[in-house]
Amino acid sequence: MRISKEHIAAHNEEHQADNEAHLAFLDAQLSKQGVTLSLLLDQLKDFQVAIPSWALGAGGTRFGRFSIGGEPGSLEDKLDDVGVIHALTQTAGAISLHIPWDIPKDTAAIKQRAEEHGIVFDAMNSNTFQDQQGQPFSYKHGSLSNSEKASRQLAIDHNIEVIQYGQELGSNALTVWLADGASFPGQNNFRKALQNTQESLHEIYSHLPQDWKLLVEYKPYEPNFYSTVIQDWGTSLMLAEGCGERAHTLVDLGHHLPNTNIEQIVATLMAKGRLGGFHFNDSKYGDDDLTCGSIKPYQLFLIFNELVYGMQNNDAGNPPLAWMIDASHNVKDPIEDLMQSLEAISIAYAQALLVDQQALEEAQRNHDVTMCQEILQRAYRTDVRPIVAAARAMAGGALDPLGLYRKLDVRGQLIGERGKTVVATGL
Ligand SMILES: [Mn+2]
Repeated sequence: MRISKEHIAAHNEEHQADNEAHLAFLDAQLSKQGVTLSLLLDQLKDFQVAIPSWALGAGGTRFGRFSIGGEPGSLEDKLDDVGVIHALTQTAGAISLHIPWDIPKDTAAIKQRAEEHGIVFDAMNSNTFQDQQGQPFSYKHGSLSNSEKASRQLAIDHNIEVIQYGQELGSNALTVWLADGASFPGQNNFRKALQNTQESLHEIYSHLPQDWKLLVEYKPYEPNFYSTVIQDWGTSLMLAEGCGERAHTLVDLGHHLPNTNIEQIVATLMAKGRLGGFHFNDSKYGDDDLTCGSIKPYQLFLIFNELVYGMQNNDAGNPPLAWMIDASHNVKDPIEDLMQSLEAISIAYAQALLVDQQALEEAQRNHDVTMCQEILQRAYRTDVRPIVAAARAMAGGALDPLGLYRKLDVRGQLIGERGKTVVATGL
């Protein structure tokens, strides 16, 4: 199933007049605030977010998994699904692979297929949170932190192998997320587990190509419920600094305890030049992996406000960020959900670009707390959807990606091609 340029052109023609009317109204309003619409459209047009290969099938919970139908049964199928999302939205021009779930059998063919869809390979993800069949040493009691040297070495070697796969595909970053931790007090020696992790990461880092980055992800709990070795941004930053200049912290929105001020973490890491990547999702309670912006859209905007400020005031030399959606789909069509997430991310980005930074700085200087809040909320409450749609159409995408996806009955066609019961690889 491929979306053709003709499909998109016909769809856009149908919706163009409507969107232009909305856009003209917005342009008139925003120009009074000193916002140049064409500049905004250019910034939005270039914005790309990677799709994780594991998010294209049904995720399931601890209690069950319900097939979606037409799920991708191979890496080729996963690339085709991202191809559909990218053709419709023009904001998903990258895929993030998970090894060993997505080991390419024919690298040249995989690269060519990605190229046909206009997709590049973003950060590679290693997996030391589950044992693979026939594995000589177990990760049951930890991987990079394990008290047994043999298990640690196995996990280190796996990460080096992931780098090699990534090099063949043209990726330039390795994301490490560890499930390592303890479920009961006394189970682990905190200091030794941390020390082992630092040494293991350092060894992986020493195998990192010069143009690569190491991204260290953190998470407070789950699958372990008493302690996690890399539990928070501070621990991640400490480990990254212990590795070297090309190691950075990766923030996953769902990897925080309730009510954590994530935008402040973003500001702090960018001030240190150490924010390497971002995993977008949303949550009500924990690592819920829900659609971006479905629960806390204002928080998403506030985070983008700090990201935009950080990118515009980058004296610490923070590297360009690896943006990725990290979500799981249990009840919705994954492709539809990912497009909803991309829309929410683009909206938050556009709203953040509308913040009058100069006025905000002045209000902060005058301790005008009311005005500080007003400036942020004025941007947040602007309905930027026509701008996001126009930017997407300018890049060759659809004005209404979800509408066209449904009209073309893409899921129905995928079920026809792949069957109702196929299970996505890896999950
Ligand atoms: Mn993540």
